[in-house]
Amino acid sequence: MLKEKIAALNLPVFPSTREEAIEMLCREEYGYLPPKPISMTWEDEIIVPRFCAGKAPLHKVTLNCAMPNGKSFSFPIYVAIPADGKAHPAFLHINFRDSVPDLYQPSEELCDNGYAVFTVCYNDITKDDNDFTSGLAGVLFENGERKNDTDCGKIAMWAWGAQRVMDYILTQPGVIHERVTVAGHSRLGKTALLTGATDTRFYCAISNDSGCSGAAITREKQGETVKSICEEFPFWFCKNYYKYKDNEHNMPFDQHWLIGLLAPRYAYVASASNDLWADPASEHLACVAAGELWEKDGFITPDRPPRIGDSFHEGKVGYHLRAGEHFFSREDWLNFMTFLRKKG
Ligand code: GTR
Repeated sequence: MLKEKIAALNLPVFPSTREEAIEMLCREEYGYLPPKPISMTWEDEIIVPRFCAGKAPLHKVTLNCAMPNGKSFSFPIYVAIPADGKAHPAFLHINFRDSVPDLYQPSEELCDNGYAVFTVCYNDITKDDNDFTSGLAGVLFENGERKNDTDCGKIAMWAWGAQRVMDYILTQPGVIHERVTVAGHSRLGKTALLTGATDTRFYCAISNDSGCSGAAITREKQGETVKSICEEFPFWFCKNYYKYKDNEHNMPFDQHWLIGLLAPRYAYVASASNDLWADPASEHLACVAAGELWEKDGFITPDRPPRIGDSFHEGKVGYHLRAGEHFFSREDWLNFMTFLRKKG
């Protein structure tokens, strides 16, 4: 049943190399990621010594990036590493807010389960609006003007910021460097997938309710479409993407490529039953299509659309459909930890 559904969509075949897939997604959808900094320094300040009962003091670390164009760009991140002298797997959460803990981030529970938790607030990288004059955008674009149709949108800039957090994580002895998972919700779930897809240093990338232009197959998608997302949030993408408004069937790619770029590493897609705008069935189908890109055991699912309460944790791609609204809930995080624990 799922195979027939996928076949009927006529999805573009994944290219023979990762590089071609990344090139296509960047050129046609998100824009090219900004260049890496030439060098990076940081300042580290403990802001809540007794965070998590003192088991994981909370640090604010300011990352200072020297950019190839001679300008510099700084942004803060928040860091809680269990202080038991051991090295820990880590979550890098790209969040909507800089509060730690947060509505969307159960820091203490994550730390108590042995995870180091790194948080970056997307607005600290560049604001979630059509203004390209401030933050990282202001450093990249003269007069805030995106001249080329392939110039990056805000999602690509947020992904760039998360990759700089990874640069920092790799200097931290309290973290197992091969076990860093990037996670985000909704627009930041799209961002988390792009971050992990274009940077093989990440162990796993998690999309929570990311839907259109994130984890959901675009062809025949219900709820949000390329047209609606480009009209409401044109600044998330490069200008080339606009040509696929009402023209999804001519896209030379689809979103299973983004998930497939995580192969042979791990990917996770989470859906919520009432989130019809994101379209759980299309998110699940994307996992089915992407699963083929792993040599074996990519995505293991029963041959039917997902049902509320399903969680599929056996393959390299994890998936769950929880009851409720578009939200990044504790239940989602618990599922992610269950999945990751199974992988060792
Ligand atoms: C919606 C948008 C979605 C999703 C969401 C969010 O308004 O249409 O693509 O990303 O915002 O980020 O909360």
